[in-house]
Amino acid sequence: MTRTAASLLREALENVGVRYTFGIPGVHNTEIYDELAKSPTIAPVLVTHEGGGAFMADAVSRTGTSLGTLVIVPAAGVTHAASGIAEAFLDGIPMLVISGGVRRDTGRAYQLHDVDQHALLKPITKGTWLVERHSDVIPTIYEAVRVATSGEPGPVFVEIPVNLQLLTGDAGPVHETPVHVAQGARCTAPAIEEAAALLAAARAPGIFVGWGAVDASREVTELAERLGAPVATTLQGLSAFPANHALHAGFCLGRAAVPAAENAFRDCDCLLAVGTRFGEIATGSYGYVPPANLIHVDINPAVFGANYPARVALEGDAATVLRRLSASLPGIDGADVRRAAVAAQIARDKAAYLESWEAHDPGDRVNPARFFAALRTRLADDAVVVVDDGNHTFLAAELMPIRHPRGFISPTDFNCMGYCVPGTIGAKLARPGAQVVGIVGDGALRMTGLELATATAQQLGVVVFVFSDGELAQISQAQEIPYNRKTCTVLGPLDVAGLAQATGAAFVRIAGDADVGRGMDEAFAVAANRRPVLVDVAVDYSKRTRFTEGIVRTNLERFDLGTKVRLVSRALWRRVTG
Ligand SMILES: Cc1ncc(C[n+]2csc(CCOP(=O)(O)OP(=O)(O)O)c2C)c(N)n1
Ligand SMILES: [Mg+2]
Repeated sequence: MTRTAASLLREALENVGVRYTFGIPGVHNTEIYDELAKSPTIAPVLVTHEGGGAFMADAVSRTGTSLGTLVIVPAAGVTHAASGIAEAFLDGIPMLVISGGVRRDTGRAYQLHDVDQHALLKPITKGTWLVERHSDVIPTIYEAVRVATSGEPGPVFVEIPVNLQLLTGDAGPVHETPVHVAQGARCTAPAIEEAAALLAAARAPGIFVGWGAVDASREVTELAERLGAPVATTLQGLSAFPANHALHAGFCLGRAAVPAAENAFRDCDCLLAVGTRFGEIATGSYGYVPPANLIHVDINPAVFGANYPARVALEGDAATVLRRLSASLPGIDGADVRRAAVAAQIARDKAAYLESWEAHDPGDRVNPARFFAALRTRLADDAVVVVDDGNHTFLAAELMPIRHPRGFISPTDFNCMGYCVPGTIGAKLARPGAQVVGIVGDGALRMTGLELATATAQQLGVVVFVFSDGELAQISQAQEIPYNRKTCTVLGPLDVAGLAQATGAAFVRIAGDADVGRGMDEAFAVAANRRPVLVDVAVDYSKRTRFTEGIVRTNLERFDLGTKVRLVSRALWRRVTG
């Protein structure tokens, strides 16, 4: 049978369960868009910028509902999308990127959008494919999806030249639709036994979970309870353990962690780390060093020993490995007593930390702790909170209790500003029945805020809270002490209400603590009618997060004496000279 590559592509995308594609049509992909328009199961979404589209696709994947997919023009679309593709790559998120390609049948040089896309994308994808024959379209998509979703997930790229889309060709044999195979464990029984013995013998065991554990929440909970062990999370894995569980200690480890986590793990003599790479943010700039008895569970063996040596490395899917570990774990004497003591200390530390925030005077602005407390009471447990990158990210990580797996989405290791607004859109498309809120800095809003027009066009009732402090705070705070000046981190004015009006979003202002409840209620009421809402929050940033304080100290200490003297002298000199 002869068919166009565009129709073959549609069939493949439908068969692998793609629900949304994001992108912008151009001369190299209009055949694909015309096919997608006919699809009963796929909705092609027009975005304002492919970078936003890539963040949307990433967020769709992070909800775990379907595979986030881009359909973009070659080269210019690809470079625009690269930020979101790279975010997915470093955060281990599956994504399917499809672009058209220049004609390969005319022999012409200097065609539109003609650059080597594969070279461009090689370092930020798990694989790239150029389709050269019609009969290769379907098997290539199936293979690309298999690569994207197996092992540590990540983005993949497929280029389909426009001539194959336009012209018909031999479709080749019928291919079986791939079924998703559950990923097992590669670790051996003796390794599991060794890990179980270490945990059973530990005086103060602890569990640290990252995004890789996000679908193993039940297994982590069972182990934590049996061990009487506290559970801390990475930033990306904030939702991997419910914050309302008595053993939930909170975000991060070491001095960059919230006090409950820092204290609960202070004497930890055996750490079970699940689905984390011990990356820079997860460790507070490597300020945390795990104990020698480190049991490291991950699906990607490359992470073992990359930063810290593991006594036992267990390769495999988190839930599968943890179930085996649990089966090998003996009953532990004194676990009940330990559980009660750990939980009591966590509860005291959490209350004290919250009190320190509540006691903080925000002037006439909004106290972040008050904001997050009010937000928590208005969100169902399965709501999705999408953040951007900045000071607000760490405020959310420290002050917003997340109760549901995949209920917190953050651009973490690529750490790309501009994620939040499009991420919120992707999450809401994927989870239309859930409350989806974004929290974005006033700097990051400028990068992708126009995607609110996409939310309006799609009738998405998302609420995006802008933490307006007038600065690129996460960086300006780091400039304050060493430089005593803020170079290029103080923002010029932006009319947030004007942005809302321009994009069709409703607008609410929360100018001080007194407005918080009323402002949120108003925003959620409008969002219930399928209209996006932009909420300008006059947040007070004068109290530092534990994370910022912790990483600043860690980085200062790491300098050699000569560098320390030079930096301190410069800071003092500037303080004196102004
Ligand atoms: C694309 C990109 N550019 C620059 C940075 C560096 N950076 C990290 S946080 C930050 C400040 C963000 O400012 P804003 O969005 O206002 O959030 P705030 O820190 O004020 O909450 C900057 C500039 C980045 N992470 N990503
Ligand atoms: Mg800001």
